[in-house]
Amino acid sequence: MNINLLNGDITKIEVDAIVNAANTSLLGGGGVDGAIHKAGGPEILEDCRKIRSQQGGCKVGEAVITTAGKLPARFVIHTVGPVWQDGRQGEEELLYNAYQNSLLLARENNLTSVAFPNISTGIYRFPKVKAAEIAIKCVTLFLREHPSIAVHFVCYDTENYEIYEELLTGKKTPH
Ligand code: AR6
Repeated sequence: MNINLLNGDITKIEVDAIVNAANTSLLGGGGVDGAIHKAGGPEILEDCRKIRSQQGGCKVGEAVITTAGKLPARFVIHTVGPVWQDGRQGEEELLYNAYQNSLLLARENNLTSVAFPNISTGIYRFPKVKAAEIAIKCVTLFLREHPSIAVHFVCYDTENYEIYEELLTGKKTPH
């Protein structure tokens, strides 16, 4: 299976598309969203504004695609993960949808390499182990159907990296 684990900054990764953990406004923010807009320059925000004027932003669990501006990647797929509340507000399904809709958009655009950050596990406070299990499950099932796509999980913090390492190499099957 074409899954790779990396530790580092997603803005530096040369792939067809990097995924942004955006918010519903698509107008930027902190965390990885801030880093992507800062490194990629204003063209990304221009595209986001166009999408906003057409469809009014991006709903939680959905995804949109823009230029990557000055980044080494070709495109940015912006998805919106859920804010973790108490786990009873559909958070798990919404996070799954965010990964799946990003992959579907990559596929629709004939992209073959996609890098994901750990969506929702920063400012949105989604529990990291649960988020990693959902991400790995979604990607594993998707790649079974679409083996030509390579997925990179790019972990910025050591805690996430270690969680992914254990889940991916510890051969724990996603449930
Ligand atoms: N490369 C890769 N991962 C990163 C980077 C980077 N340069 N910077 C941070 N991370 P967060 P969320 C990791 O907070 O929880 C924004 O304001 C970080 O360590 O960026 O989905 C948006 O506009 C964490 O593991 O996103 C939204 O309002 C992961 O990225 C809100 O934050 C996600 O953390 C979204 O919150």
